[in-house]
Amino acid sequence: MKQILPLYFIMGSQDCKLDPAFTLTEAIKGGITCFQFREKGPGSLQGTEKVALGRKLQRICRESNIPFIVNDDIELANTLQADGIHVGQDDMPIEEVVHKFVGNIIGLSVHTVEEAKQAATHNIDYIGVGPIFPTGTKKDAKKPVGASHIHTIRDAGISTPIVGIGGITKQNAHHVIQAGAEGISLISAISMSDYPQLAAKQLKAILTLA
Ligand code: 3NM
Repeated sequence: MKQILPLYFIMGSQDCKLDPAFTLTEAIKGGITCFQFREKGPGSLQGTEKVALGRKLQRICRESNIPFIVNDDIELANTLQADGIHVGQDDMPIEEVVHKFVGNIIGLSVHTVEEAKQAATHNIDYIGVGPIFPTGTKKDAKKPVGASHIHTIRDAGISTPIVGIGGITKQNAHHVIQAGAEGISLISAISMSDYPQLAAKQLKAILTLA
C-alpha cells in the first residue's frame, strides 16, 4: 500500500477539462501511483459508455503498471477484473464488498474517528479520510475536517493506511502528509489542469519534500 497510495488520482469524464484518456496518460507520465475510475454525478456516462471508458482507462493503467480501482460499482469492478474497489459509507455495506469483490484492494471513505475504527475491524486496505479541505468537486461532501483530523485518527490507535481527500492542491498537500497520511488523493488538481502531467509532477515533488 505504501507504494500505491502516495499520489492517488481519481477521475471520471465529468471531471475532465481535456480528454479523459489523454488526462490519465499525462497524469501517469507525471508520476501518479494509483488511479480510481469514478464516473459519477452530473454529466457522467452510464451503461455501456461507462463500461467502455472504464476499459479504455484500465488499458492505459495496465501499460504502466498503475493499479486501476473502480469507485462504488462492484459489478463493473468484477466485469473489468479491476485491481480494487473503493466505496463510501452510503454505498454497499463493507461486509458485502469484502465478500463479493474478487480483486485485491478494498478502500473505504471515512469521515469520523468512529467510522475509521469500524473500518479497522474489516479487511480494508486503506481508508480515504475527508474532506480535508473545502471541495467543489463532490456536491454532497461533508464539512471539511482539516489535516489535523488525520492525526486524531492515528492518535486513536488506528494504523490502517490513510489517504487524505478533498480540496488537496499543491499549496496544501504537505499538511496532509505531515499529519501522517500515506498519500493524497485528488481529482480537480490534476483533472482540471491545462497541463495534467505538470500538475502531477509538481504534486509528486511536494510529496518527496513533505
Ligand atoms: N470524496 P477534489 S471529497 C470524491 O470527502 C470525493 O469523501 C470526498 O475532489 C470525501 O480533489 C471528494 O477536486 C472530491 O477536491 C475530491
